[in-house]
Amino acid sequence: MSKKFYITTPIYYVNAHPHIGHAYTTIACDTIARRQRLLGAETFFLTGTDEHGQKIERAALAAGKTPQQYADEISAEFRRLWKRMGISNDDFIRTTEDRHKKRVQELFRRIRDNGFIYKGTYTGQYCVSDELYVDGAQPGDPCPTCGRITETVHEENYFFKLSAFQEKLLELYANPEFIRPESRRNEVISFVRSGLRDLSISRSTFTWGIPVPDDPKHVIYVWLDALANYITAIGYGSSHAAAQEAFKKFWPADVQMIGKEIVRFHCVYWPAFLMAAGLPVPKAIVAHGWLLFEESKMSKSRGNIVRTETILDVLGADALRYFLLREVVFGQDGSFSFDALVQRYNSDLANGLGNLASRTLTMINRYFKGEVPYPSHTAARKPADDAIAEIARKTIREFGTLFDQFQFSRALESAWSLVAAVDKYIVENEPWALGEKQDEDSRSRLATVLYTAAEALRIATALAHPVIPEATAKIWVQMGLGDIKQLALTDLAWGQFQLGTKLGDVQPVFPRADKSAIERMQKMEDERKSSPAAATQASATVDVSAPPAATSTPAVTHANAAPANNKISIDDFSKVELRVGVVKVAERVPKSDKLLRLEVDIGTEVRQVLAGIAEAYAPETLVGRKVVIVANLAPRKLRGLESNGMIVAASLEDGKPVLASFLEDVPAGARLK
Ligand code: ME8
Repeated sequence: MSKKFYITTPIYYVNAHPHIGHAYTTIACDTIARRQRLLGAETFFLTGTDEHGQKIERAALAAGKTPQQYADEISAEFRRLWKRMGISNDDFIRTTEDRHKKRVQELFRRIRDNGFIYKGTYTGQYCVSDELYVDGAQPGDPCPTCGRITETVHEENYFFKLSAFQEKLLELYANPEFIRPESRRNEVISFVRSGLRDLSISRSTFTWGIPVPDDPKHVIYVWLDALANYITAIGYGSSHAAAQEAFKKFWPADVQMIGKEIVRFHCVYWPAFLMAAGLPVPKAIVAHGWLLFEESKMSKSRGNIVRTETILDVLGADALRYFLLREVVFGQDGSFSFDALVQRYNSDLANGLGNLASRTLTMINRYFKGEVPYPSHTAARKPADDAIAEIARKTIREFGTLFDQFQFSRALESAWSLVAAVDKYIVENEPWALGEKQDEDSRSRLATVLYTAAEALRIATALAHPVIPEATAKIWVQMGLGDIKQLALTDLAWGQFQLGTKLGDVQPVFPRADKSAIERMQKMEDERKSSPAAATQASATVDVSAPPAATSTPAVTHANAAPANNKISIDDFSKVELRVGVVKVAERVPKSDKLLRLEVDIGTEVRQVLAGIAEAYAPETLVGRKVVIVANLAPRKLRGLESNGMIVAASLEDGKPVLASFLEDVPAGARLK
């Protein structure tokens, strides 16, 4: 019977378009899944989208859509992107699917029937952005995870007896394989040791969720709903025999990969829910670090995301996959930059593997009519040939061990040290010079050198395949080896390249990227950030530290790009996203007479905005006040602080700003049209 392997990514919220942070986890899982398939395991790789909860409901409202329409659109974006990238997921679960909803209700029933759910009242602070109950926080306190202001919730809820699982969880963590890396495990252990409070697992003040069985006034807490995807997708709670079989076969998961910010949900709540339902817990939760861009976590709310599509358009999926796994030390945060991406691409892919493939295969074409030559075992053999064979054998062992411990960057380093060794070997043995000679010894030596190079290329290509599947599949065909998916990685060993194998057409797989690639990618991202409005783009250049008149003038009046008659079309206007916001925090910016730093809740998130209104408004008068903000303005930095939007005000003749406001009550996030 073949081994099974089940791996999952988090399911991504549909309030943000996919960016390379999401791609990072998905690529890491895809790579592991591909390697497992080559190792012969029956593999199931799951990803999907998380579509319920208050955050999504508010985001949809702010976009003027129903939550379902909104979720449909963004979920489709994720699916399209994964398809374009060739992600090999076996299923894609959406939490708004019927199969999921029914099975989550089944899980709820089971936990309730087992006596771990009771009804109570929750009064406390809640972070909508993280969908997190913040124990011990006071009204106005920020969320410990994201720093946004928490909201006070007072509701009758269903509670989960999390406190009953403290000891069992600590016993679970005694297994060092369960939470990786070690640093995360230690954090979780100390969190659980400090005591667990029961957890509210339903909400009753909004409706965008799965109804609690037998009490539909409540919807199930979005994290219970979301975490359950890992079992509902493979058939938990289904009445169909085939689904039940699949669940039995694949659960518990072998690897559940997540970003470090959602460790508590996965390492504390998730195993506790499973234990309460009498189900096995996953074998390993593996948390990676964050991708940083311009020194902070890449995320929608910070406005510093890089789209995957930009990189796909210019360098292709393999370049991104290789870069992320080679450059970022798995488990730690890693910086992304276009410069580093192109540098890595050129050094390791274009000049490294790509160049080794084209020079080796071209020479076999030229000197041996495209057939893999016989290496000499006698006179024409030198110690350098055996040294390469030895490095290759060591690489096969090392790569597997490091990769299976999630040390992707070291595994790739090991594979590329083989590439570098063969490059050096080729330079030192000068096959092109041997190729000019016709004597027997030179021919025999040439055959040995090219066989050695080709065999090393075959091994490096096989090992790298899960990481750079597209290019390696092409090199495999060029080597005359057919479909790389048929490769049995467990049997990979030196000396298997069949003599006389006829090569396919040799084509370069990684064309060198020049400096313009960086510029092109940067330009594409800049255009995206400042789109869709030429108008907003113009206003983004307004210096908010300048006199208030300029600061607080609505963006549209800066539309330099307007036609000569100074009129703009309704389409132009609609490009400016004006929204109602509530000021949560207001304070002076040190050493500035004019600037205030505001935290403004715009319904879907709390934004930091710098406004040049300090001469007209005392900060304490602004807290709780509704303002109008230009929400789709490109972020910019002032006095070291990032401003994400602009507050709209009338500008009086003396330059004094007067904030735009409303006579009627309007909710945060409402759009001005
Ligand atoms: O948390 N660097 O969804 P989410 C690295 N729906 N990884 C990043 C990243 C970055 N800058 N940004 C995002 C949720 N990620 C919940 C999960 S699971 C039952 C529910 C990746 O859309 C990383 O895997 O906020 C992170 O954990 C995940 O996206 C968060 O995605």
